[in-house]
Amino acid sequence: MKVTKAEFIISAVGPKQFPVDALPEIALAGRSNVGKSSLINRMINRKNLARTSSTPGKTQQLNYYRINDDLYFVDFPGYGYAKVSKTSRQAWGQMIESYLLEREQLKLVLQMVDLRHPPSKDDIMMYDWLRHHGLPVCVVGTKADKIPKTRREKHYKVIKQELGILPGALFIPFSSEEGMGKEELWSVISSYIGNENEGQAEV
Ligand SMILES: Nc1nc2c(ncn2[C@@H]2O[C@H](COP(=O)(O)OP(=O)(O)OP(=O)(O)O)[C@@H](O)[C@H]2O)c(=O)[nH]1
Ligand SMILES: [Mg+2]
Repeated sequence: MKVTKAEFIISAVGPKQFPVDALPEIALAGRSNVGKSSLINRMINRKNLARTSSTPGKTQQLNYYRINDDLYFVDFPGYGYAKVSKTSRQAWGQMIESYLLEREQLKLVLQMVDLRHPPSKDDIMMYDWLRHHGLPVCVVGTKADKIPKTRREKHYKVIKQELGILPGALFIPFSSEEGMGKEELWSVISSYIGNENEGQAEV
């Protein structure tokens, strides 16, 4: 995918604000601070289009980014942040759930997990829920650069085992810092938005 244009469109608080141009959407789910915004920036080679937060749990809307005229990245608010109140956690759940179950344009969910740690209960619940509902999902393991190369395979194994990622199911180790996994992820995304031929191209 050659990214020639990337722009922030809207922080949507509900369906009325979702874009109406029917481009395919790729959603990013994962706990706060896992690296969702950083992944978007790396995928499009921009330093800071998607706001990276030093205050986890800040983003409470669905942030839409349009890439070329090909797709949207939809950056979810992070889940599992302890300081968020029960009420706002429920609101999060309802917004995300209705988006995931009702949004026709949704083509793929990137479920992001931090490679350094075993998946959290929330990660496991999320992955189970997505599969239960038959949603296409690719697990992205973030912050690979923070693990020494010789130990990475071990970490991949723990993630795969504890999430229950079946052989052949999508799992991509990623580093927003170094760019690892970027081409592979573009290739997967391209195949889910019906753009297979562009999968291998440089960004
Ligand atoms: N070393 C390293 N740091 C990363 C990587 N990805 C993210 N980070 C850092 O982790 C912190 C959180 O990253 P964000 O991209 O803001 O995380 P987020 O998932 O968007 O967080 P919320 O918006 O709060 O849900 C930032 O300080 C990033 O610089 C990575 O691949 N490698
Ligand atoms: Mg973010």
